[in-house]
Amino acid sequence: MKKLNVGIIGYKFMGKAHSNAWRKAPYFFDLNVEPVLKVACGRHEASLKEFADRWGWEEIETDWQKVIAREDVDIIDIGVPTALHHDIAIAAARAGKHLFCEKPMAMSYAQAKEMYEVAEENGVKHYLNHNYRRCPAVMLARQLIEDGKVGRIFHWRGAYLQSWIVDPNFPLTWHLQKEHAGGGPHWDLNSHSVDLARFLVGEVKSVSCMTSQFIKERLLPDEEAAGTFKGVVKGTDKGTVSVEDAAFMMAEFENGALGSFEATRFAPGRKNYNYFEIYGDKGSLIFDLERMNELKFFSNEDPANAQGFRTIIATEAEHAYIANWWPPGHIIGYEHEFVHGVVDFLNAIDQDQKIEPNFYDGMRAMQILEAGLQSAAEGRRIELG
Ligand code: SOE
Repeated sequence: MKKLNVGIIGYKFMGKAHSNAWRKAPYFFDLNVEPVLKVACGRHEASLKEFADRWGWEEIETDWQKVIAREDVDIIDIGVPTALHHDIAIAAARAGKHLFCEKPMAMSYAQAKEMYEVAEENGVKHYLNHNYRRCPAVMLARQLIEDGKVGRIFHWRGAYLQSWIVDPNFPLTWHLQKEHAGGGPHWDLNSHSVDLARFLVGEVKSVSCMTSQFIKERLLPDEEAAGTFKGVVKGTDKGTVSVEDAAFMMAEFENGALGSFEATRFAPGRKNYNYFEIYGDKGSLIFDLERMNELKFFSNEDPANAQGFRTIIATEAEHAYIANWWPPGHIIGYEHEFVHGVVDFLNAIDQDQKIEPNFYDGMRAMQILEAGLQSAAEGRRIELG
């Protein structure tokens, strides 16, 4: 079987999620190519070594340019803070490596556009990991829409709410610094919602947005813990929060539907609440990541005296990816979406086909998000070109 060597750059939260996916994909799915966990790359050698040993990465490297320069690496997996995505992706594409990249794609629409163009010019496969598309219940939503069960869509209502920085003593991790993250929850969380909305409803035509910042300064984080979600502070020095804390955006879709996108990290009780509702003339859909095996579906075509939202548990062999996991009702979780991404990415390389979402999708999401920030800054609605 053909082997493809993977070089992973970044080894914290996403490094772990991706390593698990590279490992599990060939256990559960029949693939024509085998991923080899070749080299893991990160800045702190001791913790990197521990990570590599735990997940079975063959080698470690502290300089990402050296990973890209290696002839024996076929795939570059990018799971570092957003500010590094552009340079790594461009260098890797020019070196002919296939790209498996975390979201949000880049710091700006201009960066994302260049990443897309260079990846295309160099003929490499590019995948942007908006993982929630690969949740079977979300795939079912898409199927029901394609089958005409929702009909003409009028509304998208998306909310991605978290609570992990409500405490004013939570430190200034990279997520809260524009130079590393590119943006706050509008980038981090609305990027997921925008991707889902494009996947399920269609392209966005114009946006209008408001942002807010609730805490302006925070204690500096402990350097090694800065890349994680642990609230470890270093001392008493403070730094400036340079991203928004919340963003509420309204959008008009090209098909005439109206949508709303709420993103915040200031919603106590909402740990990772990725939620959407879609309303059409034939029916409605509701998805809530905290109940990710379920999709709620209301059909206008049911007899009036039997109408109501039904809860479909998307764990039948007929649901996407499920036949490779467990018997019906044996639910799956967050990490499975990453496995599905790896499976589809490896198949795309093997069969020389496109995978979605790719850098084009990431670029379009960046364009929409950037227009949102422009709208918030200028206090007006922005039309997308
Ligand atoms: C942190 O806000 C985060 O981990 C995001 O970066 C992920 O993309 C999202 O899926 C969960 O929350």
